[in-house]
Amino acid sequence: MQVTDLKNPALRTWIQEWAELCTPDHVVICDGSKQEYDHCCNLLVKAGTFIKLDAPANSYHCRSDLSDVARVEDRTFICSTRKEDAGPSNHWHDPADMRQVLKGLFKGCMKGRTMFVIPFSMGPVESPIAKFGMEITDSPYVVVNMHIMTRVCSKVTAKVEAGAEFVRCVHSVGAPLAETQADVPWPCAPIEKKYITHFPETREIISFGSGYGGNALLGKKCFALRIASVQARDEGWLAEHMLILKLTSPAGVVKYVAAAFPSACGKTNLAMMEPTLAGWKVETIGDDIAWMKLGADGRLYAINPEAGFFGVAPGTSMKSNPNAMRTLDQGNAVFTNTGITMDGGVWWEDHDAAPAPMVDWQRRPWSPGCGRKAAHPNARFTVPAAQCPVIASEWEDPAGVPIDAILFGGRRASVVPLANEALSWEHGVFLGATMASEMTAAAIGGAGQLRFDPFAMVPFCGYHMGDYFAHWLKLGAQAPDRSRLPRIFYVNWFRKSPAGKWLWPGFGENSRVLKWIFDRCNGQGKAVSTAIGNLPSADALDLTGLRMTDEDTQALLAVDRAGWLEVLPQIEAHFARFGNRLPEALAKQLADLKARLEA
Ligand code: GTP
Ligand code: SPV
Ligand code: MN
Repeated sequence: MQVTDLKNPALRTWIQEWAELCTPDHVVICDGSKQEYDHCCNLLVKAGTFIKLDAPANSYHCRSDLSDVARVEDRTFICSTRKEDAGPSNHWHDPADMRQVLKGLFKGCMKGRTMFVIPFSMGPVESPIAKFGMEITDSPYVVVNMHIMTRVCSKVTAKVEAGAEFVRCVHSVGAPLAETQADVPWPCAPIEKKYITHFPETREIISFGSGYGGNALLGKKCFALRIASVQARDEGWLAEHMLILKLTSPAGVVKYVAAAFPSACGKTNLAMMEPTLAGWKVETIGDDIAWMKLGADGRLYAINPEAGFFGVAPGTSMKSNPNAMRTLDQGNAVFTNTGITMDGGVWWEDHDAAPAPMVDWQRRPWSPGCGRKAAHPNARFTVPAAQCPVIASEWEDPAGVPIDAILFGGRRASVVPLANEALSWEHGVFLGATMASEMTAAAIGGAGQLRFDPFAMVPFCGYHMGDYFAHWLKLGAQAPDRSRLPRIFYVNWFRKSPAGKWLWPGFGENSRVLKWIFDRCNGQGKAVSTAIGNLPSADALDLTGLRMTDEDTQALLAVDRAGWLEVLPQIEAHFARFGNRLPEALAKQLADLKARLEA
């Protein structure tokens, strides 16, 4: 299809105007076909970006530039008309001014390249919760990954042609080619020229200079979270950084659980975990993003707007996440910034295979003990969700699945117990609003530092977080029947001993906590009422077969009163950042917590 074939003038003009500014050599409207996918993979092989692997089948190794390995939060902007609407957790920039900056950067930026226009749906095309986007990009890597991560198809173009709303996404790697200039394997712009910009009022995304993950696959964090959170605020639903799983008890009773953990804090692992508790089953609906709406029956229904997994490779093994490994074994995957083995496979730290001489993520010779990592800590795999052996049969149900429990969590070496149930919806929102976690390699800078990351949404909320808290409270207040809302829990798989060893085995053993949560949702499951919430009583958590010392169990399940009293002023300072947009109800929750701790 040619641009001139498009009948919708709004769509046609939008593409033509960007083509005029960016001056690509060609413009292609994508159709989502296998042919198109293979064509882009071949282009990437020729460019030296991809290496076709011997195993798994139909899979590629990809290397990025050294400077382009993760999301760039410092270069990510919310360009709302009024600064106060972006709030204290976002970098704000004046929209008119930003458009001028971008105009300068985009001028001629696609010279020597092809402009692809990708029609995509977030969510099953026919779902009432789904939304459409069009992404202009000059990166065939983005085309390939969007094919895996979203539903790219001509049906979306047809719907947009017929007048359906769509989010305008524009992306360039920001590396035009002069007449005789040879391309590099991973074109991108230097850090100070990278701009990941969002215009929430006009539902637009413009991204320049990076080709990596959430910076470039604009359906993911930019649309499905930053823009969608604004749409959700305006339309009365929730766009969240959450996995969705289906939990089936030995008796065959099903509950659906959504969980918000910050980047690289265990969502993919929990979403497809293999329970160690006999008879329990976990199946996957989604591993990163949930869009949730109240149904006519008063329950909260969730869809996974994505179609693939963009998962953290290091640490993934048959021991930690066997279902991710089995998903990858099916092939059709892209491995970005992992190592490549001598027999044409991939490897990363904590892989099942013993380390052996190989080629590292930057394609340099590597051998065990050489002092470098073979894979970048934020190396990722992209793979279709449909290949997951434990994908739930209803994962594409256009109506979504009714959520029974919402989990919040993060990496906390101390103070925060293994599991805690909120006392009410408001208290649950307070738990979400006071989430804190040690930062990871998923974003550039700050790894290891503890930061407040409410709802795991600090890098992803497209508006003022104080208003976002209020939106959560309002949803609870307006629910026709509060007893039908999900129960809220806080979990922490990452407690450490003073010597720095994990206190909790994690991964499949987290099923023990899921069982307690299941029981609580069923009105069973014993809990101790404490100052911070309802904690599992020692006999309520099934620890059979686990070799844990009483001391460790005690540390995981106790209220560290002194630790919490130290945290209070930090929460106060955190809340103070939201000024008069902090909902009264959360200030009251903090005062109540303080009173309970001091009682
Ligand atoms: P994003 O894709 O960045 O949003 O990350 P994610 O939240 O999906 O995290 P993921 O499941 O990929 O896990 C990230 C890292 O945490 C991996 O190295 C895992 O091995 C590790 N991890 C996951 N679950 C657990 C757990 O229960 N315990 C411990 N100790 N580590 C875990
Ligand atoms: C995250 O960082 O939360 C991710 C990876 O899921 S990215 O797509 O790069 O945002
Ligand atoms: Mn994520």
